[in-house]
Amino acid sequence: MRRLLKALAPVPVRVFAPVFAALLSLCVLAAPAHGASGAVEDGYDLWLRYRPLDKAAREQVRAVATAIVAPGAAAAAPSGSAPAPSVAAGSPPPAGRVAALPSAAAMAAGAPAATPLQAAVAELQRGFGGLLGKEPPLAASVQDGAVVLATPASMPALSGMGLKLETLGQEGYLLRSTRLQGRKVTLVAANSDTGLLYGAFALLRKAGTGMVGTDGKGGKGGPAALSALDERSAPKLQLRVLNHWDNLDRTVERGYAGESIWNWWALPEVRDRRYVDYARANASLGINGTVLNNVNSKPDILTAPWIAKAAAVADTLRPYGIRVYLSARFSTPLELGATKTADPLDPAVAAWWKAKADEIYKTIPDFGGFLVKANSEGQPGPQDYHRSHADGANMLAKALAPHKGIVMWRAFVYAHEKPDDRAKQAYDEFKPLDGTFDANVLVQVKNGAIDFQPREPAHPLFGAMPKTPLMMEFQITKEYLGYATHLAYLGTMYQETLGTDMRTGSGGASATVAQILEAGAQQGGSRLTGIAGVANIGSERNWSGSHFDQANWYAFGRLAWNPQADARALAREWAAQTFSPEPAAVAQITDMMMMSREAVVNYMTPLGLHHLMGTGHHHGPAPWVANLERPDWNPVYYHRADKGGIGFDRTAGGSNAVAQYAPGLARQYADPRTTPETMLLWFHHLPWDYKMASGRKLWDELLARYDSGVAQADELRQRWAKLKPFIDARRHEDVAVLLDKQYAEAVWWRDASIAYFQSVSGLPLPAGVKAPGMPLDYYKSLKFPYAPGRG
Ligand code: GCW
Repeated sequence: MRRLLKALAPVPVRVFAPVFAALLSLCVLAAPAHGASGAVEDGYDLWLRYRPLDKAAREQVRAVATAIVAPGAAAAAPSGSAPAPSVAAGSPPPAGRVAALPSAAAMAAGAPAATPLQAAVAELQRGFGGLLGKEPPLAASVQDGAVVLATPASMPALSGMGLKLETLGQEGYLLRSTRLQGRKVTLVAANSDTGLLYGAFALLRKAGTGMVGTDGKGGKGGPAALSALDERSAPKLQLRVLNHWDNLDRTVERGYAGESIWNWWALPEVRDRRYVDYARANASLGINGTVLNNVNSKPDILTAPWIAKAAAVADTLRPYGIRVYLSARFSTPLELGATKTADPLDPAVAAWWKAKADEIYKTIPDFGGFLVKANSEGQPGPQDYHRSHADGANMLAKALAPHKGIVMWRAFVYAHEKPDDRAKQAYDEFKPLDGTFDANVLVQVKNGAIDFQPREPAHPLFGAMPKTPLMMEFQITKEYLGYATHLAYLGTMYQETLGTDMRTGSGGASATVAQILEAGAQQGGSRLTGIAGVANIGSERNWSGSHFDQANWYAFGRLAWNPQADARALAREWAAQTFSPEPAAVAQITDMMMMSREAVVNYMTPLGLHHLMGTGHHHGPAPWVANLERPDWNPVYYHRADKGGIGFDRTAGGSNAVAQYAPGLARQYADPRTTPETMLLWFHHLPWDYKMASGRKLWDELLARYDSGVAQADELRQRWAKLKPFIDARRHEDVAVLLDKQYAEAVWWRDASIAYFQSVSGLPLPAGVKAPGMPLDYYKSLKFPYAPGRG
């Protein structure tokens, strides 16, 4: 104890407290008194609402949050080596709505923290202040019920407590109810201040939801368990990154939530205060990187004025543990007129990239690195010079390596010249390159081999490149799942892919996609692991275009931390924080979320069908489209329906894409009897009278699936209607309106699809199946030239 006292004694809490308190008072206003009970909510607060707890929970939480003790909070230096930024008055969120919203106003007024520890303390004060109605004070010394934030550096006594902090790595944390100096405290311990920040968010999550237990796996205990905490958590993947497909003119490719959050035009002088809330939200999940611009990149992003803009964003995000990355266009030096070629083996090209990397690191000392889309959908790349993807990636990697930067090289490729099954191309191109990438390259692979469809089997590359670290790329924005209009909780979809055992039936140990990602690959002395999510964040007040789409950002972030977390548990956590901790409400909202993606699959692309969406914008049904330049842009290429049957034959008799899977899985997918029905028509072309497990013929089953999708969409809105007493009026109404629209669009999808497939199969609709509302030509005539998100 003496050692502990000594460790605490030199901390100049009294000196910094007034200054720091003043800073915090900017962030934390009077406790908001609303929720279902009164004031308007517009979704800006995300899952960080910290609304007052009910009386019983409040008593219990108050007992473990009497004060905050954080040795070193004032003294800590910013985590990057750049100077602590001063943040200019940015463009605040629309004023009219903010005024009515204490917590949103508090956020709008929030100055950024200068260090992760300050961010952690500020968040604890804001969070407990909201939950309890009274902000816990910062205290100089340990007292009963205090939350103590400490690292071995800030409190050397920790080292003697047998906490095994070394198992937590640089970002993990420990939450433990324990005694310090004879006082009962909640200890948040970590090896770094960023770890403390993550721990602070975890503690607030538990306090707000009462869900205390195995992190991300569902919790038991209720708030009482907060006084018997003993949890440790460390991220299973190193790089947990958002990919913004944000253009420099502030449009967002596949964005359905307004403009880009990055107000490029006003940067670097004007740093929108919203960037701080963006950082808080991401840090609350453990997201530690963000790629600011679209993979369909422009050379300009790597010019000095744009690097300065990126640096301003980096300065704001740094104290929240988030690094900035940029998407680089492969032909940048050529297009800027600095070189005569972009050939990666040309020394002048390599020298240009090296100088460019040096320039970036002068401005952004902790710059993360480059994300690259090359030789894909018309983007330039090394193959333009008859070089390989590895040649291109390694040239960039060498430029970044001296600064510890990395390259995330995308495997989403399908080339013009290749007439073969598009689903096979990434594997065919990348598998032979296994083991040839530099140590600081990760290959970023989409979850499935086609393109972010409502359902795809896991990409065959997972497990097929043991000598190359593969990074998962999920899409959070719902390009193919009804934009921000439809409720489709993607946690279940992510979990389905992450849980796929790529070695099913192949003998030996299992290897789920999550395990493969977590293991990474040993490469030249380093072992990198990572995951990326294409962001659904924009300038709209509710960030994601709809309240429920926030859940997909949330689930992605939490799964990035722990890819083996459970989607249902995450849905519960999110619902409790975002809407209401009331158990009945949480249960109902969770059930809605859990059924929602399957509803979308059923009314859009049942039984393994895929890519049937409208041309370009991907909104609505268009299974009839057959006239596009490339065969593999046409829906008819994917469903192959004719009088005889429907589906894409990817067995040995067809494209043989099944052979790209390990033998056990390949065998399973090669036989329609062992292929999960959910993926049947992905792998098989089958006659309309093929007998399904239900005993129904394929044609009848297809119709039944469309009908069940519509019924589920209807059920979603009915369930939501019942939640009215639990949800604040405005958000309840916002969601209700969207669910009605979703239902109408589900009917449209069902009717148009049935009208089309009937025109091909020539089969009658069985008794009881409703005829489509309109003739096929009507559905074909619908055009959407102004659909959002085309970048
Ligand atoms: O999903 C498709 C999208 C494109 C996107 C591309 C990609 C950024 O339709 O908009 O381009 O994939 O992932 O590169």
